[in-house]
Amino acid sequence: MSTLPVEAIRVLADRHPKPSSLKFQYGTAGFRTLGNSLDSVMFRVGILAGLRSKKLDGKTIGVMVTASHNPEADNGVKLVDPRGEMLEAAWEGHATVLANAPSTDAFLEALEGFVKAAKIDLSKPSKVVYARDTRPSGPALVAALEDGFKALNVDARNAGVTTTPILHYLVRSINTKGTKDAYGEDSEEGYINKISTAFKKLVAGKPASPPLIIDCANGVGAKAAAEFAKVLGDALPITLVNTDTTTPGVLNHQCGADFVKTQQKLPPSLASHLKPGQRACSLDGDADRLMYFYLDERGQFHMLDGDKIAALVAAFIVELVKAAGLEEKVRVGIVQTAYANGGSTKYLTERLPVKCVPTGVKHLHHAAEHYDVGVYFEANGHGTVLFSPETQRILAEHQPSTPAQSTAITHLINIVQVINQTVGDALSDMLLVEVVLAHKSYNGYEWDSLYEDLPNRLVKVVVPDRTIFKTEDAERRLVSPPGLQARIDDLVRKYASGRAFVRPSGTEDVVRVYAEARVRAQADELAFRVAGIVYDETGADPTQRPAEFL
Ligand code: 16G
Ligand code: MG
Repeated sequence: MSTLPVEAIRVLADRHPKPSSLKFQYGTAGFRTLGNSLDSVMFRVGILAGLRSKKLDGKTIGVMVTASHNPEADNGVKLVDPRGEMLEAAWEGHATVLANAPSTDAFLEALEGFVKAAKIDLSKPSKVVYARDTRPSGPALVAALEDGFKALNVDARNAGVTTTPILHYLVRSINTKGTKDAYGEDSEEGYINKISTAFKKLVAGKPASPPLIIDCANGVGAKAAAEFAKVLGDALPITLVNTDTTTPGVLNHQCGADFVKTQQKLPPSLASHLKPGQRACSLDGDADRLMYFYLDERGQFHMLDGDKIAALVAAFIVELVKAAGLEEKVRVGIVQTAYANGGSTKYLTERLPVKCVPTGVKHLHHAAEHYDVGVYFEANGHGTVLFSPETQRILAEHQPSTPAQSTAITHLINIVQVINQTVGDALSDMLLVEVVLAHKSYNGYEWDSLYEDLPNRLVKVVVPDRTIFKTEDAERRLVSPPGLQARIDDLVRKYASGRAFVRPSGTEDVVRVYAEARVRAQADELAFRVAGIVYDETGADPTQRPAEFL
């Protein structure tokens, strides 16, 4: 094919018309909105994925249909680039343009213009691997996506119903198959085997830990978690909760990682399972976020979020690197966002290089690539650890001079295998955490004691136009609307250990306010006062002003 198969595209495109009233945007997490309005987007993404593959010389591109932690009625779609990372930023704009072409004719015209401008050689092959989560809107959306593949004659592999991180793993495994960078066997089974084999080696000889409770958010993670439970057996006793992927309405409802993080409380469904001192964790709806928590002796809930995971994991890796005699050659660094708790930033900066970047996995991932070992986590539980190619070579080739060094290197090599380096992966991260807890003989309480979280509060403000909010300094300061940051600064100064920032959401039509302070009541008050300022500034309807905004 050296020109676009215009007729084939036209016939199929007519079956997936764009709803005239809707405007779509490829945002931080791809296209995401109500599942029943995404039909045309899916069809067009199918074609775009094929073009992306052609542009990259026939490398396999991933397509994931999911809306993650969002309500069950939502759905979404995102593209995965050949090494398993997020779609290159420039193509987000192309995706948005194509998705918004008002008619079949306009879509064809935009497509032809794009192929020309991006210099896509249509004679190249195109390969895609795709998957979906358990949402009820998934099958119909996948059918629309498949029409897109058909229109461009894409060689498409259906990975079925699986987690977002497994799809990322598959993309990387397919593209590296048979090369020196081979990532793993390109199947779900290959993924489970790779990770669980390394996990078992890492915990061999350690005393068996009490069962870990996993809240699967009634989502797609339940399936992979059950596979892990089976394969791991006594190496990690697991109790699965919230595994119902068929009852309508239960996905992410009163459970899951986002519920735990935003509500800062125990999912009610876990109350009868969790005993004081026992640790548990929650996945989100597509299993790329992880939250740990435990109840103390008094039954009080304690959350161990992405920041606590980063601190635990980074400290352990640094220890192993030292024990291996590699501290001069392998530098460990951390990447966080403005949402990182001030307590964690203080703890980590006293020990390691820490970089703060804007929200969104692509920013964290790219920044982490600059370290030999880059540990990145968002407070919301999304994150992973990246080992640079050079670091992996050093680990493979280093000649240890003592048995202790040799053990440390073997542990590091196995840790690389446990971690899904393509993207944050709740299940792989969970096993990494379990390795560290087993090695350190930590329970939840001991882990939690690494540092103390500052009380914090997140508030949403609905404004007429969130695009007037512009930030700098990794979203920690506002440059627009003018004058607003100075008012926030004046306020923050009045609070002990106070910090607050305002940023427009990348996934919802709202502005988010984050505040923290030494005591709970002050963190709440600061958040509501900043929210009040934001609300007043934007000319939003005063009669709609939420009562708690001070
Ligand atoms: C998306 C991002 C997540 C980010 C969140 C922020 C990816 C894969 N996911 O879920 O990293 O924390 O958006 O949402 O990049 P917000 O912009 O609405 O606050
Ligand atoms: Mg998710």
